Amino acid sequence: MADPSHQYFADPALVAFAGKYYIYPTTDGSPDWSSTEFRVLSSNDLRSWRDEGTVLRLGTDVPWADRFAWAPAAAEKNGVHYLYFTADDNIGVAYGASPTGPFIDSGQPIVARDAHAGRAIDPSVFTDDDGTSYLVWGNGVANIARLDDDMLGIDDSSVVSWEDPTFREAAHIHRHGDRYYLTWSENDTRDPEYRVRWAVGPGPTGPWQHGGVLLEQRPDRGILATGHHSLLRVPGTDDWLIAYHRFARPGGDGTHRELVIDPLHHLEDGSLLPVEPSEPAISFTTAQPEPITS
Ligand code: FUB
Repeated sequence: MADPSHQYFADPALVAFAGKYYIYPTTDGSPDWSSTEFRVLSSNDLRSWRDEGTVLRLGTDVPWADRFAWAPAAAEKNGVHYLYFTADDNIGVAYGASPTGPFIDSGQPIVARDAHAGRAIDPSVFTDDDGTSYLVWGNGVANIARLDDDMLGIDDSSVVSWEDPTFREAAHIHRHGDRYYLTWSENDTRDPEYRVRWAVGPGPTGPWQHGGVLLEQRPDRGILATGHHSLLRVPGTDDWLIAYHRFARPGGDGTHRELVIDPLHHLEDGSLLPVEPSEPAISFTTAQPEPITS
């Protein structure tokens, strides 16, 4: 049984801004992933985390959608912070001066439901070495599109879609040297075999060459459903981290998930070393609930 007093999180977007680390997750623990708010966790050392509280609420801060607040992503450009988020199978974007908000919704979806192939969920942001930023998203089909200079829209004519029998959701792109990597989740988040795969290519739109499974369950250790990840290069180093969720232990399932951070290793030949899932989930102090002001 999941612990009703526990705070659950999933779909972690791990980022670093100005010497501090942040995780933008889905607030988990409700049936059918029915959260309507986004929270942010912060850390100075990647070990102790603080729940900074709610940074965006659907229905109030986001008038065009009021349910299914899932899988956010965050980026910073020219001193402005951007929060990309799933809202009722649309993708939205909000902006603000601080990584912990407040964020102001842009007023409309950046990717509307049915505007492109696949479901409009699970955004992530990739910024290439030349400063070009891309929005990556999808379920069933992975899509990538160039973000506008103001980060609030995409160039619809630049959308490139990728379909593969193993692609479910949570597409993420990163670059290491001259190689680009696409990583994604296979299977359903309620399935113990939910896991992460990788592919490599010569550019941010592929073509993608399959590499294999990057991260998967370890039932012998009670570790199940390891997926929906993000990757971060520790600033100033070539050390990489993978943040992901799994069924909370003990008693978790596809709506009671916990967050984990582990090292990610790039090998000389361009392959990614399969990740060894570690034991402890991240722990955090929880801020007091803020008064609702609107
Ligand atoms: O957390 C809600 C949904 O579950 C996400 O959008 C998917 O990636 C899966 O983790």
